[in-house]
Amino acid sequence: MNVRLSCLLVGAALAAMASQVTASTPVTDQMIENDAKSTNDVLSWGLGTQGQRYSPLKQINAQTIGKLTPVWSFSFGGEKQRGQQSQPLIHDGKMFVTASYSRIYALDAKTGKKLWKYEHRLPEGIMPCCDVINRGAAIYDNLVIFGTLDAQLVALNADTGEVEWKEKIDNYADGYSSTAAPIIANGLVITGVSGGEFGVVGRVEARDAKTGKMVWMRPTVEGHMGYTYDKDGKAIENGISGTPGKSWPGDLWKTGGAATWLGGTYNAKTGLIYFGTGNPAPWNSHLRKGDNLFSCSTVAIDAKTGKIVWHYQNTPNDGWDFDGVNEFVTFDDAGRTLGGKADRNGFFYVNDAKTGELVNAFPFVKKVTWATGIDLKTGRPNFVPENRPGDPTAGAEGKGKSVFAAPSFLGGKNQMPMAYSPDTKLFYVPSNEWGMEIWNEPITYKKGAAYLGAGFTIKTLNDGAIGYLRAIDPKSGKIVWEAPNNAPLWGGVLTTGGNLVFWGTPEGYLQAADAKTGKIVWKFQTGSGVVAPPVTWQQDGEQYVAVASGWGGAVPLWGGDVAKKVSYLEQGGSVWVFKLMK
Ligand SMILES: [Ca+2]
Ligand SMILES: [Ca+2]
Repeated sequence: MNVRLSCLLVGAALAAMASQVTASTPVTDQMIENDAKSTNDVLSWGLGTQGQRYSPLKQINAQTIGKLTPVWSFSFGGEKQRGQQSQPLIHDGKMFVTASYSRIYALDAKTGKKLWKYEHRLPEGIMPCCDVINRGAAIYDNLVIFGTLDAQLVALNADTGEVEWKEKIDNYADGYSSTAAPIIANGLVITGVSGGEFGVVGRVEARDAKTGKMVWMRPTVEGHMGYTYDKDGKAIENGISGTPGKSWPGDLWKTGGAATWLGGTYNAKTGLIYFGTGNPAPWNSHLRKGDNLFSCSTVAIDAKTGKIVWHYQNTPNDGWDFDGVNEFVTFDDAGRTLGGKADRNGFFYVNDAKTGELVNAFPFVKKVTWATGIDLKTGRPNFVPENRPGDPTAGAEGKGKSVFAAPSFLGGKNQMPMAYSPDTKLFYVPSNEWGMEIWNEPITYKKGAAYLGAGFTIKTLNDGAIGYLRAIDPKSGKIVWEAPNNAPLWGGVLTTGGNLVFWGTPEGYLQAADAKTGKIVWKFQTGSGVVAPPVTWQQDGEQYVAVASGWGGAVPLWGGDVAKKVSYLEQGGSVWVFKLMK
């Protein structure tokens, strides 16, 4: 450890002891770069911008976990509860946790005492597709920054909760919203946009984290111009994304979707920001012959220039709403930096993080109907043409041929982030086994209206479990172990140096398994469904675990037969904190 870093850590410890009276230590780029290793804080969504969700802490392990006990719980309050998908941040003994309806709380991480709350004033007519959720904040300097359901970015003073700056991302009335946790890369706050079901144009934006002023913007639909911004905020052309007219017919690229709604990851070694992109709009694929770049892809953007360095498309010409937004988690493999992604389309991909070259691809769910596999030479899927929903202009009564497809559009995996352990070299993937009836209908674009051109019903595949937490070897493609769960899994995963994997269930449990065997060694009932990722940190010599609880998200809203099956689950809104009982 260098001198400067150890000074910073000593400074952080002193500030933590006196957190009631002194200002928080300003968060620096160096602290964020070191986040995955520093155990006294959680500064990024993903426990480090790589998104591995691995903590080296091992005080809590298979031998001690029997003594893991709740320390405090905090209610988000209010009459409105709904889905709680937030990952808490921890800094200087404080927890920053967002909640449904664009709320954020600062709490004493040891006691749960409320320090401040910010409740964003939401206008009538916001259009979040999949519940009024938020996935968490970013922290930089003395600012806590989060996105709101009316598509704004708000930076609050970490000590007081006062608004330091506020920037509009776009018009909520046109279908834009913001639900992902921003990430920090070299002093920039990086965000995407939600709204792929309304024909928005996906993009990634970088702002100066201290001021909120735009630095660059990169569209994720081929044909749109990217920009950088001078100090007066004037836009300067920075090259068109892709090649105009190449992968889209006619004017459809103008409302092409590819929303970047799950946020991104960043690897300081490659200097690249990785964003997954959503479905091309509309869902009816017969209207837009071609690959429809850069939809359903992983896009790697140079943090410095705002230019696309590489892309890899998981589902060319998507016809099933297989948003490719899933997080690209980088890891080291014998000196080479690779990235893993468990796609909604049911395949797990391993790409070279520098070049995008496809290294491996294999299914991580049992039933995949739309492709027989991924050709490792060409990188393209081997499509099953008869599993593509039919052209509505060819069908009777204006409706295209309906097909039964798996996974369902809710995905082999959806928004719930996976974890990677450098100890076991396994990914821990919250996956679901389900299918859908899906068909196409005629559609024309209307600003601010749903732009699907499809109908659907989510279906169960059998009477058994839907959710499976799977330990996956990215090299062999083998599922090393799996833990089934009746309801679909919708919360993220945490893995630790204590050889443990933590994850939540819609049935309300936070649970832990042996990372090597999958044997469940601990569980606790939180009182509502867990659809959020847990975190862990150490404070005053003790290891803590925290998770938000509150059932909701896309499943109860869009889940068809599965929503009926789990309609007994109750909503909630709280955060729980655990440590070992002495
Ligand atoms: Ca840390
Ligand atoms: Ca979508």
